[in-house]
Amino acid sequence: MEKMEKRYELLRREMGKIGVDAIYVSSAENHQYVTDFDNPDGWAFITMDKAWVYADPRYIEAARAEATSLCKVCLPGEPTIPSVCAEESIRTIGYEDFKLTCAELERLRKSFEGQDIRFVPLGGMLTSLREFKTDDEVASIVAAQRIAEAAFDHICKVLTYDMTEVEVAAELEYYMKKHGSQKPSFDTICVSGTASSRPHGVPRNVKLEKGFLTMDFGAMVNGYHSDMTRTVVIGKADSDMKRLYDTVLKAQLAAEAAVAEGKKNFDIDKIARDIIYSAGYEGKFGHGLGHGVGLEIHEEPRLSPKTGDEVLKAGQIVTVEPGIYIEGLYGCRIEDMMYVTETGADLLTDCPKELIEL
Ligand SMILES: [Mn+2]
Repeated sequence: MEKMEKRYELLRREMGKIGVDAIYVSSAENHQYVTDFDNPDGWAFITMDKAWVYADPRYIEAARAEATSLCKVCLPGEPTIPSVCAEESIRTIGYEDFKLTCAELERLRKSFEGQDIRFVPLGGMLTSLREFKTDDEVASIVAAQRIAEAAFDHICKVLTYDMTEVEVAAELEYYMKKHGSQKPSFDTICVSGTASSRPHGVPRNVKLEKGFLTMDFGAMVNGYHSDMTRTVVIGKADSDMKRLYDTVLKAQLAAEAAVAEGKKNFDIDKIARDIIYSAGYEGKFGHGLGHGVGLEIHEEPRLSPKTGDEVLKAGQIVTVEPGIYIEGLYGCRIEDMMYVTETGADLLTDCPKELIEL
């Protein structure tokens, strides 16, 4: 069965479960998921047996070429959604309550003046479907990851002490784009020395400080993101830095070895957290261990202390990214992506993790 036919079958099964006749989808990532077309400024309307993708004149030609043939491509208002609903006897419409602004929902409601339509929040319906990656989705993510790894290899060769954090980030991004990435999968994190204690620090216009240099970055292929972090040392690592790095790596390897279908997300996080805390870094690992990656850089599922009884399921992709951050001193993080299978997990990242001194 074609990829999109299978996707629509699953989508309509979920629509039936929550009792909506149609869904209105306008967030970029869900729009791409349900139309196969990346339109930052359009929307899709999908009923139990029909689908429309609305693109304005800036995007309509691309929509005709790229959107799934399961959708009818049309200009806004041709036909209007209320007229579609009247024709198709649509009474309930699901909307993206996590994404749609209050103003957009209000505008949508008002367009139905006189029609009896009920609006139902979709909650996590689309994000839950998106957790499970098909082979072609995994292939796109891996292709993006291969580009990012090549960029890491490249930066280790060309990095010099007189570069600024911004320059290092720019070099990574330029290399990735030159080698097939649509764009950086998020704003590249590149923090050195004392700034490496900021998990999501913004690159500064200052020359690289001696000490840890953390680079967290990714490429994008077919709309799919990759995510990796490596921490290297500018100059030489002292024994405290080596101990900290080894602790992060040990926590990362132990958590990675435990990832498998049926394991509790909470427990995977705890494996890494316990190693870090018991090594004397209690409270220095402030974020969750990992997250899903796909059409969004951060998506479901999460590996964190807040995930309750949630368990990992085959087909999910998760990052494993423990870190230790000591304010005013330095920090370190190591991040890979894994694909969960029935028997364990495949490591999607192919990049060395021993401490590199540059
Ligand atoms: Mn990440």
